Amino acid sequence: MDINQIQMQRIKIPLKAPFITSFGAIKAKDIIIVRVFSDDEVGVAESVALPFPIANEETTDTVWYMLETFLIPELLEREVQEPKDVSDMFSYIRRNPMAKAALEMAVWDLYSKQKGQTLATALGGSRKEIEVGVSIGIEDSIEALLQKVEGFLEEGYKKIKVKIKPGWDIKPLTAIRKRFGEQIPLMADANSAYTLDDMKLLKELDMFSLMMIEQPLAYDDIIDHATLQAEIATPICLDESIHSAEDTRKALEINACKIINIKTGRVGGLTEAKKIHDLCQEKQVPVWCGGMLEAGIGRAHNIALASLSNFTIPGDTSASSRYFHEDIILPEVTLLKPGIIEVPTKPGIGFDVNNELINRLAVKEKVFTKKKSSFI
Ligand code: OSB
Ligand code: MG
Repeated sequence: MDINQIQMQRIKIPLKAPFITSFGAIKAKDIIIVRVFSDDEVGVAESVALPFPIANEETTDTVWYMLETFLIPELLEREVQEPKDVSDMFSYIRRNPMAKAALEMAVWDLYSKQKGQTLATALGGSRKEIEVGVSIGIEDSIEALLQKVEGFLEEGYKKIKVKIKPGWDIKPLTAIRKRFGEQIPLMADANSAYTLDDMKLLKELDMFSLMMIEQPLAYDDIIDHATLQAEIATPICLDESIHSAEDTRKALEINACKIINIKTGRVGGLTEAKKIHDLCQEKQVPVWCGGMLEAGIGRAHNIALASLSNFTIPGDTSASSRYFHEDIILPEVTLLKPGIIEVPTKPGIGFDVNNELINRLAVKEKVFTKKKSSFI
């Protein structure tokens, strides 16, 4: 692929409103943009880590450190034929999936641009449009939550996901069902806020006919989730516990869940994301594409991934305007029709990068160049 230069650029982009979950509040997105250059093309990706290790163990700083110390220097020393090589190359490095993903996904973009294909096609996706939902944080009041749900339903979002935690579960879900009825596609995400001691309450959630409950128990657990899944009717969807196709295989083997949320960053990139997708397809387990409040570049990668055929449940990839006043891609992500995003048709991620905005938001930058062999 002739990668001869790699650039990291760190930007801070404010969210329209703080996003509150059971693990804390997120007010701005702190992003590392990675660009991989060959002579004629450039591939781009964004790191999805949060500034704090509250959802996952990585942070923007640990991603920067891993990229500059290990991942980028190693990639520049090696020959890469295809993105899978990057995934294989870094398999000896323990964890740090978001750092690996930021680089591997930029290579996927470059690879598809060099082939003149869309990223979706390069991944094997065939959907021209994807159905999307929206994730709603913990709100100050039930009325504020209901207003948000109403607005997103008006925009046609195909799945309403609400964050829950002990003390903010039965009440908001009851209020939503009461106001909007039994038919709206509703799910809850607990971000690991419960334990098996909460069994009585978790069983009560069955009365809301939720599409699923996402990661109710510990962030690193599958055993207790299997115990819980045997006791409740609501399908469990795993998010934080799944880092690989191997994790997925084990979780499915013990019936810890019935649905998987695939996040590119959490699983180390698109190669592993596709592996998880393929395994779930074979086992007839539906998947959907999760999010980490990505800005446009990450959103574009998610759209391409969600074009694969087993993404049968609407994902969290909402329009750019859900979180941002201004996005780092042009055009920004919009809904083509209610609850529908079009998979772009230009090569690679299919969106232009808004360099002007990125340069305005940039706080730090570093460029790495391939060392030329002294024999040439
Ligand atoms: O658990 O899915 C999650 C955001 C940050 C960290 C974890 C999660 C989330 C979301 C938002 O739910 C998904 C999105 O809209 O990008
Ligand atoms: Mg989640």
